[in-house]
Amino acid sequence: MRRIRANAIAILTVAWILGTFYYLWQDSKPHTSPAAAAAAQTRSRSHGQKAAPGRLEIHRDDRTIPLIVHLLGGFDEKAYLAGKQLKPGDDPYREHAFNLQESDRLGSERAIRDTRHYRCASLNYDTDLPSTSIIITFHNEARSTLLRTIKSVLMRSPPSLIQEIILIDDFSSDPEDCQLLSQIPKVHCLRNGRREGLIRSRVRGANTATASILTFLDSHCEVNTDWLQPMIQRVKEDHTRVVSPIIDVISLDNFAYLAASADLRGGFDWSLHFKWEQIPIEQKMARSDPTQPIRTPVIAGGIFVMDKSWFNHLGQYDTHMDIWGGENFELSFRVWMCGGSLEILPCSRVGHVFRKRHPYDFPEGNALTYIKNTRRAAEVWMDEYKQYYYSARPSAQGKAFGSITDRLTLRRKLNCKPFRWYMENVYPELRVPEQEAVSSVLKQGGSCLETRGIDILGLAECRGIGASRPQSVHGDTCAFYKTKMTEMNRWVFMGFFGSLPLSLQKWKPKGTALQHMVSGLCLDSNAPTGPLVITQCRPQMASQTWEPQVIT
Ligand code: LR7
Ligand code: MN
Repeated sequence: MRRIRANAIAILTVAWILGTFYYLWQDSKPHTSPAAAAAAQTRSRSHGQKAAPGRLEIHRDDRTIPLIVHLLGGFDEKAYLAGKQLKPGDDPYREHAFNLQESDRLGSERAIRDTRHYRCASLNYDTDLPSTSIIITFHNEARSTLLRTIKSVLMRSPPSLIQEIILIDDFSSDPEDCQLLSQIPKVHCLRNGRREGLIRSRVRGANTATASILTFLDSHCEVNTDWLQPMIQRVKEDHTRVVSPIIDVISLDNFAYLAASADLRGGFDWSLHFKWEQIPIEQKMARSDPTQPIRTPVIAGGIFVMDKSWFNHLGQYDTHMDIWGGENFELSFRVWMCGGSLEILPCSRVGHVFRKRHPYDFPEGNALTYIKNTRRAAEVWMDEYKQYYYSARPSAQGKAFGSITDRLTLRRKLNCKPFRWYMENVYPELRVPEQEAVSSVLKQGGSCLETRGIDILGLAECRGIGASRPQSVHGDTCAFYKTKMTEMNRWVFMGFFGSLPLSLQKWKPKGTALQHMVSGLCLDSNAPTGPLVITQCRPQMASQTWEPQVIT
């Protein structure tokens, strides 16, 4: 009997403790019911602004958690999410290349850590910032991530800054994914009648936008505290600025929200592969204020704010680019070279689910599409530097990329600077492969060796390092990279064919001739106007006599 009574007391004690905890927890949780929200209404707001209707906030710790009243209008969130569920036993990564089970379990809104530098919280922004149209394109996005993107925007932006949210459903399998969301106030849904890819979809969205400022987002983001004001402020001050936030990482496995480094900017290599890189050390040393913008040579591409007239003036996007990829380089080169600038704003943070593979198909194939898009960017914007792109990506040669006449006309019309200017002023850290290699050019009589077209070698009038960029051939460190058999002779090609065996690239002097190590044959100009070949060595012959000419 005594034992039963002792047990009962223990159970009651535990229940009381749990009850107390539950009560306290309820009190600190963001309230979602209108009644609870109303109770919180009297509390103060950040920046001393008047509470806008439909949005209330409570303060907890140093964070501001918005409460949403009637935010979703007639939209039935539960039914929407329940409409598509992972079936038991299904691989949660299969359809979206992230853990769908975790995303679904998270719910449509959650508090995330304010990852900004603490000094950002005390910055002030104009009270009369212009509003923006948010443009989100998607193809078969998971309902939970898409809804979280939209809700985070509605929760964490001053309502007056959100003119509308334009969704472009890029021909997803289920039209309802988009349609149902347009029941949320401010959300509009456009559906493509066929798969267009993100580039044409964004242009379609931008063309229907009614605000003077465009904000692009991927369909699996979560925006963080005060993400929008810093970006709109910068664009309002100078409409030629194109700005992005620091892009935080949402784990594709457990959906944890992780702060990204604030010392990174966008860069690329010659194959036009985007990468994050450290801010150059001199710039880093000069940064006394961590809230200041970071100049960036390129943007990642998915999350940025741009003045709408400036977007239109600069030619929107190259709409002959398909599906995914390359448009961020094209836009970045264009913005810098045609009078604008790109920056990353450390006081704006947006989370993004980074994936390891594309969860969707590319009708023309992933590689061909990327080549087509990046070739277009290189051909229109990179001038003589495009040779490094072809050297780094030899498979791009000869692949179709359509007509670029319109884009070249645009470049002329906008009177844009040459790529050389971009290299010297915006991205001097990008090493030019030849600058190290070129120390001399091979001369024969009054002619010099140079590349023709992309990689064929020929002889032409000597003119130093100019548009045709003569190449070096220097003892056994020469830059001959590839030989190709023809019926009778071997043509000599040049380029940076990194994947070919180094042995093919080695040459050695043989008297005044130059001998290819592997074949034992010598470089010959026996057809003066045609491409150079390698034939049997006859060093005494004029067509095999070479002398180096040093380039200064
Ligand atoms: O056919 C398609 N139609 C689409 O609407 C293919 C994709 N999309 C949508 C898709 O649903 C998503 O919302 O386009 C958006 C981007 O596609 P993702 O998320 O599959 O690609 P990503 O995150 O790897 O893409 C980065 O690079 C792209 C190059 O074309 C775009 O510029 C993306 O916007 C860009 N994303 C970001 O910059 C977010 C930060 C990631 C980085 C680096
Ligand atoms: Mn993405």
